[in-house]
Amino acid sequence: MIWNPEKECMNRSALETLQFARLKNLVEHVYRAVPFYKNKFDEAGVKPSDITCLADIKKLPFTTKSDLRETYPYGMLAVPQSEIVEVHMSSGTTGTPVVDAYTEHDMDDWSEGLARTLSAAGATHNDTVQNAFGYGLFTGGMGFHHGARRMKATIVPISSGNTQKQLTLMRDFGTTIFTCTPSYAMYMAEQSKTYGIDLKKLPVRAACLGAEPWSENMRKQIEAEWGIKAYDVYGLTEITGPGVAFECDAQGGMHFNEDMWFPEILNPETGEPVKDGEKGELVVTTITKEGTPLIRYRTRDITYIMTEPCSCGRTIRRIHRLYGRTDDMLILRGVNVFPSQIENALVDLGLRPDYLLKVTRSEVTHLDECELSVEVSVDTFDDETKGLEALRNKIASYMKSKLGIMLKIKLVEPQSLPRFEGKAKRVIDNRKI
Ligand code: DLL
Repeated sequence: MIWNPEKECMNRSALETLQFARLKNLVEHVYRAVPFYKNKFDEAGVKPSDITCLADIKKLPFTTKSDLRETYPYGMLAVPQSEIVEVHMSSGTTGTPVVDAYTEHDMDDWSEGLARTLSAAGATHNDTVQNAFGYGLFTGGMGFHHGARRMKATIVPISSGNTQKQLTLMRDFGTTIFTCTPSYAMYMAEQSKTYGIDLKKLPVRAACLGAEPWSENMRKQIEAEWGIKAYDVYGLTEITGPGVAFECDAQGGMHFNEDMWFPEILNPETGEPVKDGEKGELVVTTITKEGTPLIRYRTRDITYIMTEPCSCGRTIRRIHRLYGRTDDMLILRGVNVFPSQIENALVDLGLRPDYLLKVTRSEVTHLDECELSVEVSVDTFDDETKGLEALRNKIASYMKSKLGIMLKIKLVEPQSLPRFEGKAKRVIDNRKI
């Protein structure tokens, strides 16, 4: 179902007119209200009056994560603090956190983004949404909560963790839709066997999953194990949280809520725009945000804009499933590798997508050494791979064909690698570079 056809199916030129009006308004406002932006604009030699069409956005300076860290906690506020009704913070484990502060109007937009998201996954007010994203400063839990409230669905605000209870409540409350990270959906499926719960007998029919990179193969695996449809959802704390872009029934990329958040795709090295359909870094301007508006925020997420019309009828354009982040991309022996490629390759081989990659650099040869731990069970051995050595070779050569580098493969017992209730962390990079 389309939650807001008026906005989601807008005619392109009407949408661009709206985007421009909103951008213009925003630029004038932040120049007056936020000293940080006034300084940045002045340094770049650009005035709000220089913005005369949408394409002029490229005259504006970028905002980066370090700008947000340096202005912690309230340096980016564009309204008096009395107007702020909720705050959230990034889940990052390193450095000063970044803050997102919302006015009542911002909460409305956020709820709208998530009502669109849930609706695109088939939810209506008749559904029961079990929200297994962490509640608190992280935007996942509260964001989906507000979205489900907006559509008047029944919310089970369980937060992440407590897996046995998650599964029991799905049965008891008749949960039809759940939300969490893809890693946690996998983990719940694995644990259901221990608790003797048959996922296929649960009333669940869909899940909205996101907050970390995951592959098409992992989607297939989750869908098969749960007997549901799994929808990708994207967002980040700085740009409000989840619901910035969401998948529809066609499951072919995520519709970007362009009427509220304006996307650009740029070459991450030069900062220059790439053509539609070309991969690059997603840069977002929050054209309706009041609390902590961002001008040309460098997300570091890699994707591309899909311009072909979608069969669902929405006209807001889609972004391709995220490839990863410029800062998560590993350069192993000179080759660029995204962790999601490893996950994809493992599932291709019929293995679990839980892995651990340890990277070190030899003090003797100065070359990167990469050890990939993979879980294998007895049924992983097929006719060709009778022995452990044969299986190791098979995995190593498949990885080589997919990633272009040779990894040392370590086979480990089933369920011996870490599992995650929130975002997964599967790479340990011990190189001192
Ligand atoms: O993860 C917001 C969120 C919550 C999104 C729930 C979706 C669902 P942060 O903790 O600030 O916010 O992390 C944002 O996570 O820049 C991406 O690198 C990554 N990310 C988020 N969604 C996806 C996705 C939330 N669907 C960072 N696919 C972003 C790939 C994702 N990566």
